[in-house]
Amino acid sequence: MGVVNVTPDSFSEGGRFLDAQAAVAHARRLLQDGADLVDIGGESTRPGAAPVAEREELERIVPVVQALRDSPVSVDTRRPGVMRAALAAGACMINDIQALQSPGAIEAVAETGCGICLMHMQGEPQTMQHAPRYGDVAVEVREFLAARIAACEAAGISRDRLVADPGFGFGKTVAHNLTLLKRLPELAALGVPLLAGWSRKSTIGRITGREPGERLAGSLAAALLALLGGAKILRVHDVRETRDAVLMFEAWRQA
Ligand code: 7PJ
Repeated sequence: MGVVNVTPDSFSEGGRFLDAQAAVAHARRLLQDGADLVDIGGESTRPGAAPVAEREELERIVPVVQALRDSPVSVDTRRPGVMRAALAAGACMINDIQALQSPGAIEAVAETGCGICLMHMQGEPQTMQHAPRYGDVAVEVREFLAARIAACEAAGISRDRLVADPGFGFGKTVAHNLTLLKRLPELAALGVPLLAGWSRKSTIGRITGREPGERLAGSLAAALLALLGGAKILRVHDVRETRDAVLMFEAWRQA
């Protein structure tokens, strides 16, 4: 899964149109590089990020999803209104960092056949990194995801539409992220494919001392460890390089 952020470029004169054009071009490049899916996001959910108004999120995302209609597109959103608009515009998957907990979110996706990524997050993006606390992080994340899977099934969403994600970096310390990576096989017991997002994240920065643009090697190492732990989908910025790492992993596994 290749990451495509549709965020305003403060240096461009063309405004929204050029932002959308740049996002579409980037998505096409990632698909060419070997992504099976591109994840379009219009709201930054990085630690400390402020929320974006729904209308703004819609205006960023919808034109990009429409332009990519013929490609496998997932949309990263927490809002039922954006979910409906994205699916109507041609998206085949909703990636929700709140695991469909917003009022109306389950209903917005239940009636369609789209895929859904349920992610674990402790707290809210603005404050989640202030003081993350768990008893046993792997058990708590697994129990949360199991409950969200059950809520989806109760709403008529079949299990084969679901993907689960521990949400690396979302309300988690470096130690929490590493424990979850090490104990990823315990989440395989959920019985749905696992998605892992480690690409360029701050935990890699904390371990390697590198800035985001210099975290490729750390990201590839984390990607391989996630595959070893049973992850089936990797959410990454560097598709071309990750593809080669995945091919090496698959070749090793089949030897
Ligand atoms: C993730 C995500 C992730 C899922 C982001 C970033 C932060 N969605 N959206 N999993 N991360 N499902 O890319 O650094 O790990 S935004």
